[in-house]
Amino acid sequence: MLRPLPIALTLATLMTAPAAAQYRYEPAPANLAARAWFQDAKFGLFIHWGVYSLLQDGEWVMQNRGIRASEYETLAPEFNPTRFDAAEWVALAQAAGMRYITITSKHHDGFAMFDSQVSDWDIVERTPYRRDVIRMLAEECRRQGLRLFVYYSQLDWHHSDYFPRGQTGHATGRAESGDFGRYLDYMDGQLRELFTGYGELGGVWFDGMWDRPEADWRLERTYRMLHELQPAALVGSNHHRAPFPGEDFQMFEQDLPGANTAGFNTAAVSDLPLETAATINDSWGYHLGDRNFKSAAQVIGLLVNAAGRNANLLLNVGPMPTGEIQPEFRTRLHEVGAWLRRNGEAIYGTRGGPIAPRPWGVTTQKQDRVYVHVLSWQDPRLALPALPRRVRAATVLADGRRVAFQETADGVTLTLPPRAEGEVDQIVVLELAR
Ligand code: FHN
Repeated sequence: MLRPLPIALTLATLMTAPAAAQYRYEPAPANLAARAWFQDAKFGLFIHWGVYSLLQDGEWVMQNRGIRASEYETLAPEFNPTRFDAAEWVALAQAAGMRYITITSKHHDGFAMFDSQVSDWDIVERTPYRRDVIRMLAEECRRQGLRLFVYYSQLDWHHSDYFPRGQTGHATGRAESGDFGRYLDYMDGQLRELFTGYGELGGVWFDGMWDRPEADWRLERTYRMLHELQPAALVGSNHHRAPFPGEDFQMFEQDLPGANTAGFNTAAVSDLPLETAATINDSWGYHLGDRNFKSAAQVIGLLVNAAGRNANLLLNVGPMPTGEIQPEFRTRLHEVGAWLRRNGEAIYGTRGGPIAPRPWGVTTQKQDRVYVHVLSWQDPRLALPALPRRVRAATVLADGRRVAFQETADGVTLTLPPRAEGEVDQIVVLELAR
């Protein structure tokens, strides 16, 4: 289940910007190209997976149940996901129409899902499985043509030098002392491993700075290192604040850009590429009891609404401890993929359209084509405001049928054909005059 974070958020918004605000960052040409690729890609798979999946109670189980670090460590010898198949996971993402994967290389429990040399608190050294799943996924993504991003938690409930503690991690039984600078060296060490040992990565998805919003996270040093090692890799951080220099994209959690139903998203929407991260049920990590699944239609609605707000959707699954992805997630991913195979033209490679989101839906645009996504509208006529150029033709994307329209100086009125049974998004393509 989602756990509340209002204190962290409130503090985060009150604190002054960390030192990175001074950093003058010029993204490399390869980085700008990667940003454009990212915006074209539109849809990614988020994966929250770690030893916590064994307890089937989400990725915050260590904090929520007050488990001491020494007790939590006993989970690792039980973690043996022999049914994990990187090729299957990547193929599933591919079938869903996703173009990239973002996986937890280390979540707040500090456990590395890769073969770290600066720690033995990792999958290769502590589990009977002994395999580096990040490496397997990186190789498989390359093989199947997807990009791999690594999620990395700056917050750490296991490392003794994560001190002073922040909002969380107080029941872990660690000594009340530690050297935060040494922790940051360790973190940079792990990030260096990821950025040098796994081929080209799509980027890094930081999380957890909100735990200690007042701390000096040495962002400039970390971001410089990452950009030097892989200039095309995108750096983003889920700190719930306006982006800092050195960041290449801005993410929103459980909300579309501009909305704040989850309580995290008070930051203004920036000009950077945008991404909304969302769960299919209410949990990021595997949660046996959480059956509050969104329908495929709801997920499609989210994807379309994100695209209409110029944002990607990063849709989460929390795999089981066996290494399998539960059927409820798989069926939804396949359904969204089937929809994208028919309608992907109005999503991939588009940007937010000329009409801002409306109660009836959104618009996306690619060159001379504006896609009107009618998500919720019962009447035959739909009045749009004036567009930047005259409309030459209007058709239904699904079958090419002509759509009658009337254009005046005030706008364009479409006469919509009857909607097909169960159609989530009726897409009308407007060809703009050159
Ligand atoms: O605490 C995490 C949570 O476990 C999950 O990883 C999400 C994903 O956006 N981010 C954090 C809370 O902001």
